[in-house]
Parts: sequence; C-alpha cells; structure tokens
Amino acid sequence: MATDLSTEHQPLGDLFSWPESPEEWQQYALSDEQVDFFKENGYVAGVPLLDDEQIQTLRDELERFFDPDHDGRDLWYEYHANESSSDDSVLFHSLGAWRISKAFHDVLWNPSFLVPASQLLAAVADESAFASNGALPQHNGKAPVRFWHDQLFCKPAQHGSVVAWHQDYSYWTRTHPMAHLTCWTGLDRATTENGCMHYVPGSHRWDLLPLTDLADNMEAIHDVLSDEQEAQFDPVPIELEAGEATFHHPRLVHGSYENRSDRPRRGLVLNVIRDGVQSATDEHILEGVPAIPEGEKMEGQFFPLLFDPQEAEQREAQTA
Ligand SMILES: O=C(O)CCC(=O)C(=O)O
Repeated sequence: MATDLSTEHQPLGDLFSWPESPEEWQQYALSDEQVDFFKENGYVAGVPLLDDEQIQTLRDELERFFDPDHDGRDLWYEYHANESSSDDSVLFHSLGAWRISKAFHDVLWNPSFLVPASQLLAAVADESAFASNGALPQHNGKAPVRFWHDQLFCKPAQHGSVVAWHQDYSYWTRTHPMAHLTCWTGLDRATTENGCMHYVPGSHRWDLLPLTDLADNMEAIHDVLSDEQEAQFDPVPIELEAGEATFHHPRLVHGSYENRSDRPRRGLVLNVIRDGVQSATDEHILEGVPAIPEGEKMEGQFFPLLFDPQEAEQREAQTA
C-alpha cells in the first residue's frame, strides 16, 4: 500500500534546492518583458524549469505509472491509460501524481516554477473581473501560490492522440474567482512532429467558451466560436527543449496535434491558484477529496500553499 504524500507540505528530498538568499530567489524571476508578453498574449514560453537529473528522475517515476497495476493506483484523482476513444490514438492522462511519487511531489516546490508562477498569478487576477473585490492578496507584484492539481499528458511515439482546443477554466468553474495558472513542462523535447502544444495568442481576452471535446476531435471548438473569434484564430506552435516550461492563462485557447513521430511526447502540467480562490460547489472538487463547501477557501491537505512571497521576504530580512 503506497503512502499518500499529500499529507506532506514540504519537499521530501533534495532533488530541488530551496534558495537561501534574495539573489538566489531573484535568479528565477521572469523579466518585466516576459510578464508583459504574458499579459499581451496570454502565455510565456521557454522558461527553464528542470535540469537533466530532474528530468531523468521524473521520467523513471513516470514509467511505473504506465503499468495500470502500479503501487499507489488508488490515489489518483483521475487515471486514463488512454483518454481518446480510439485504440490507435493514445493519450495517457492522469491527475494526482504528487500523492504517489516523491519526485512528482517535490517538483511542486521547485523554485524555478514557484517564482514565475507567483509573478504571473498576480498578472492573471489583475485583469480578471474579480480583481477589484480586494479578496485576493498580492505582495510587490507577486501573489501567494496555492496548489490546485497536477496532470500528466503523454503521447506515445507513432500513435499519440490530439488534445483538442480548449480553455482550462472551462473545466474549473467549480472554483472561483478565476485566478488560476497552468505550467506545462516537457519531459521530452516537444516539437510540431511529436505533438507540441499550440496556443491561440490573445484568446485569453475572450469570454469563457463551453466545453467541447478533449481527446478525439481536435477542431470541435469551432462549433462554438463566433465569427470574430474565428477571424482571430491563428495558432502558434510552442516548441520546447526537455525541461523547459510554458505558462498560460486559464482562458487561453490551446491544444496539440497527434504524435506520428518516432519519439514520445511526455508532459507534466502543474496547475495553481492564487491564495484566496474559493470552492464554487458543495460537490466533490476532485475525486476522492472531501468536499469544500461553496464559498469557502480552497486549502487543507490537498491544496497546500506552495509559496508566500511576503513570508519569503520576511525570512530573508531576518537572515540578512
Ligand atoms: O499536453 C497537451 O498537449 C495539452 C495540455 C493541456 O491541455 C494543458 O496543459 O492544459
């Protein structure tokens, strides 16, 4: 029986080292140009997140998840060996690796993820309809980062399926206000040949679209686009080296094409919320997780606070 690592709210090993000085923290910060690019386009790509050792450790852990009988199988929020409806087109998609594997647990506390996430979460909520309600804290352009959930999206060589165009927040309206962020990291080099992510720049300014399809019909979203949105629909491929990440806004339209190449395309997704986001339902928010009553803050065992910029600053001031 695997131990449920969700009770542990700090790193368990030393795969990711925690900075000890303001300078060490600062090395992970996005530039003003990168944050402005995110505000304008809804994404920022090419952020280095994992070194070779970290990539290999995560790949090794991932390998055992592909065996449907692996230890910890009961801890996933969702586990789809193939989310597509065709046997020839495979999308391995699962949520909850952080509960099962030490490396996937500790990657949540990776400073090269947390600092950009903190900067971009401040930018997401600033422009959202909820920004003026004053309920969401921020500190010097950085917001406290709370964990929402992780995801694995893996396409095998030669018969990897699509991930159809969608906006993430269409799946997440059971939480609000919209102050969410997605970070996609390649565990392989991701190119147009093996099914890298594509974005529709500027679509983060669109209204929220209804859910269409996830793993079969790439173009299903076109059934719900207005003429104006169709005219703006001009996707760009996001090619990344293994270990590089791309961050995107919760309303940015994105998707990825099939993998017909001879290389796998394995992606780790970290989804975070700004501290203060609340439950919008009395129903279960994730499978196997006790309900959080509507209107109450997302927190507790399954939603740890990963990074608090104010606390980090105070700690640094004490050690200076
Ligand atoms: O891995 C992919 O191709 C899609 C991932 C995705 O939809 C997401 O990160 O929100």
